[in-house]
Amino acid sequence: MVEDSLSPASITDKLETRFIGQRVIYHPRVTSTNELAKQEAQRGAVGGTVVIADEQTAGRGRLKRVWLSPKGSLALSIILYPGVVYLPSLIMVASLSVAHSIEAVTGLKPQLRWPNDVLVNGRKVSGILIENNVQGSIVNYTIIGIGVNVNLKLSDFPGILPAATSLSDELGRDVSRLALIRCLLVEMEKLYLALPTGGSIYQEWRDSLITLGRRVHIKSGEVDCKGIAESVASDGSLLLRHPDGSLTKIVAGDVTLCD
Ligand code: BT5
Repeated sequence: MVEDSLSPASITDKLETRFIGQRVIYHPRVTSTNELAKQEAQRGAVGGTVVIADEQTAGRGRLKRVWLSPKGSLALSIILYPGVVYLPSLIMVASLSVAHSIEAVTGLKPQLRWPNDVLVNGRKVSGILIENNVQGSIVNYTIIGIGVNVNLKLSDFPGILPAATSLSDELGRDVSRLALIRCLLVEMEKLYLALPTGGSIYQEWRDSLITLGRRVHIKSGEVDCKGIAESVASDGSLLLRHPDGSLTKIVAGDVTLCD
C-alpha cells in the first residue's frame, strides 16, 4: 500500500515548474476542489495555484453530475488566468497532461474520449471539469478540475461500474499519488506554456481521441443522434457526419461508442 502525503511541501519540493503548482492549498476533505479554487481565484490567487484534497464530499462532473472521489483518488483544481483565445485549448492541455503523466508513472497507455474523458482499457479513469469566468473578452479566471481514480477498488463503487476503472485495479498494485500529481503539474505547465507558439497540441489531442472514425451516439442538450465522429476542429468541437451526409458541429456533449 502506497501511503502518500499530499502536503503542500511534498508537492512543491524541487518541483520543476515556473508557476503551476508552486503554491498548493491542501485539505484532507472538501466539498469540491473546484468550488474552493473558485473562491481563491475571486480573492486573486496567484496563477498556477493548486487546490487539492484527499476526499471530496460533493465532487462535480459536468451538467451538475456527481463525481465520486473517495480517499485514494486524486482531486485537484488549478487556477489559471489565460487569454481568451486559449480557452478552447485548455481541455487539450488538461487531458493530454493527465494521459502523459499516467503513462509516465504507471506505463499504462491511456486513451482520450471526446470531450473530456481519459480512459484506460476503454474505461474512464479520469474526468476533467473546466470552469471559466469570462466577461466579454476578459477571462477573470479559469479553474481546471481533474479527478483521477488512483488507488480505488472499483468493486466498492458499483454505481459507476462497468464504465469506470482505477489505476490500481488495472495494475493490481497501488500507485504513488504524489508521483502522479508532480508529473501532472510539470506536464501541464509544459503544454500550457507552449500554447502561444501554436505547437502541435491540437494534432496530438486529435490523434489520441478514440472517438474519431467511429459510429457514435451523441447526447448534447436537445441533440440526441447517431452518426460518424468524423473529426474535431481546432476549437475542440466534434464534427458529426449524419446518415444523410450532413455534418453537425457539436460543442459539448456525451459520446457513447456504438461498436
Ligand atoms: C467529469 O464529468 O468527468 C468531470 C469530473 C471532474 C472531477 C474533478 S475532481 C476535482 C474537481 N472538483 C470537482 O468537484 N470536480 C473536478 P462528466 O463527464 O459529467 O462525468 C460524470 C459522470 O462520470 C457521472 O455521471 C458518473 O457516471 C461518472 N463518474 C462519477 N464518478 C466517477 C469516477 N470516480 N470515475 C469514473 N466515472 C465516474
